[in-house]
Amino acid sequence: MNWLTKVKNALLDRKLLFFYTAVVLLWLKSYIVYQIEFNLGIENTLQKFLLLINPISSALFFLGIALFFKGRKRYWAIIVIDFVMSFLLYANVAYYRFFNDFITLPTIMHPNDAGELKDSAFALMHGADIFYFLDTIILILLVVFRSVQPHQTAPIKKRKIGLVFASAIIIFAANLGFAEADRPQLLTRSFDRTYLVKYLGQYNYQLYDAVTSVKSSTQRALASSNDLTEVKNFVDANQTKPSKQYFGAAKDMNVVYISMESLQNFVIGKKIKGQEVTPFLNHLTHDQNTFYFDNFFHQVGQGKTSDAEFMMANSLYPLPSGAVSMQKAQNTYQAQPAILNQNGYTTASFHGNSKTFWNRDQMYKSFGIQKFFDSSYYDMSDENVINYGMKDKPFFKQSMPYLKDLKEPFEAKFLTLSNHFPFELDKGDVNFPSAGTNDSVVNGYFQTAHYMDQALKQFFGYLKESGLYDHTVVVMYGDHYGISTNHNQAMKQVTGDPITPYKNAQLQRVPLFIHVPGVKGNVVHQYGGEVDVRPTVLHLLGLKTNDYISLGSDLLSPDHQEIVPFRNGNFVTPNYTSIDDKCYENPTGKVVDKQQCQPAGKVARDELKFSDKIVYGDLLRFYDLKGFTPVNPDDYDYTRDKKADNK
Ligand code: GP9
Ligand code: MN
Repeated sequence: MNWLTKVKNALLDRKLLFFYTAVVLLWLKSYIVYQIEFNLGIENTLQKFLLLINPISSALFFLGIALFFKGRKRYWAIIVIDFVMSFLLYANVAYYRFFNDFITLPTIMHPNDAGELKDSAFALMHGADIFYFLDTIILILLVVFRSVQPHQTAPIKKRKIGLVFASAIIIFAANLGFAEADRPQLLTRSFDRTYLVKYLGQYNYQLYDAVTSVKSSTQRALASSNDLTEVKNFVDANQTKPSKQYFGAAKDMNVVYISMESLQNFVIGKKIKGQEVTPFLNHLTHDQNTFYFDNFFHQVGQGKTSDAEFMMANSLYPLPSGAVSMQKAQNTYQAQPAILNQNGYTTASFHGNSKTFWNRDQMYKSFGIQKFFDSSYYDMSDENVINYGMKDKPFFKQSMPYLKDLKEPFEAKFLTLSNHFPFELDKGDVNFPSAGTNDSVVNGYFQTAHYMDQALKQFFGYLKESGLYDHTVVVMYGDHYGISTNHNQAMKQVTGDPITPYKNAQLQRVPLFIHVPGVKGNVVHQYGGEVDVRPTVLHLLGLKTNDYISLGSDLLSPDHQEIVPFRNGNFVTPNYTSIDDKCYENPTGKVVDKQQCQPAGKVARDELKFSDKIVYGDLLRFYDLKGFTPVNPDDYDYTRDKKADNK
């Protein structure tokens, strides 16, 4: 007997027939539920295929546990496991109908959410839902009426059980392999719960969620208030006094943040075939009321846009791996929206994508963001949407009525999307020449950046028309790089220089603009990063920051500290750039003695270390900040009230 026949015989054991029936029924049911209940955004044939196969591994694995039972008990164990799995699937169905999201452990452990779930989800259950338990019913009937034959209750050989588990693991590995091919870094970055369900299936998602939640709560449990004292000492010793000139220069004004998707600073002032890529932003660099920072760097990790949002709100660093918004949304924060809210501001975020992306619907609650205008507020018809969501032009246009309705003063954040990898535009939206390299990503980048620039110009127009412009601070920042090192060849053509590691570090500059009505602006050459924006803006608004735990320092202060750590531990200062422990001199890029980088290196390491302590240990829960009421996430609800909108 060759090995294939052995495997075949082992797997085709008649004693396993009932088990296979359960596996197939659960598999089919999961697939039907995916089709009927969830909106998973299937985009290509591979995703269709993965959706079809993704329930198999978990069905084999979990139902397989029953095979360890002997006699008739085995059959009942299969039924019980099948019921538990069906129940879990159905709980997600009920939850999804209301929240358009999947259950996470922290949300069901959370008493308020659990209560809300009970009330709202029960209302959304239908009698026909019994169908979702049909397989369990069939299995029970099979056992009760076709009474299990004695020979079928004999023990199953360990080897055969082993083969069942091995098949489950092999199928899962293949599933994950294909999923990673379609969406690299799916598990490390996790992106969105919808993605995990779409690629790996509901059960594997649930397992992943359980593992990450347990990991996160262990880190939290191990931390104590003593850890906070150490952090506080470090922060207090590194305070930056606000500048006398600008402190309070924008008192009581509205603040609008615009996350300029993937915009790197090399685009500013750049021409392609004689045409400016970003004429509007170029004009702002010398606008009389605008500060333009030309040595400003992104500091994001794997959470990209959401990491940048995290820094803007908290002046803390994101995490060294994974997205902080996925892993630490349940932490206690003293974020800028909450601070401003307690100073009389209304706070909102606008984003033409699903609210679950980057777990924003959870994270924003911890930040104290009151209103979240997600994709459900926009006309998401085909002509308005590309790639991740709303195109920037209709996005700003459709946002205006909501913005105008906000009670002033407000802090509103807009997350643009059009300049997102792979930088595609509908034909009708292209009005910029191709850069002519043989890399479509780089060619597209300038075109989408140009489109975004036009959208920003329009938005400024809307602000003027609405009368908001003269009392609204506008903070615009490139959230992170757009062109990765995979495109070095084309970038060499575009920039004229080979992209060395030194050059690549310099390319991590992103533009920052702060438009302050009535204040004389200029081009600021101070070195800084995203972590520095919060103290800068709070000081402009006339709010002291010395009691807050911030790791950034005011970019407009004469005491501003010019050490910019990147999330991977590299860092830049006006004189040096440190990459992988090598010290380069600016601007020559010559490697110099490591000693030169050491003093700044110590500061950079400490900042990241203390930030990680705060975030992993959830240390702000121990910080009793005078004059600040802790945020209660239960006070926020981003479920769009359909009735209210149709009034
Ligand atoms: C999606 C948007 C893009 O909601 O934030 O995310 P990114 O991939 O840039 O982090
Ligand atoms: Mn982004």
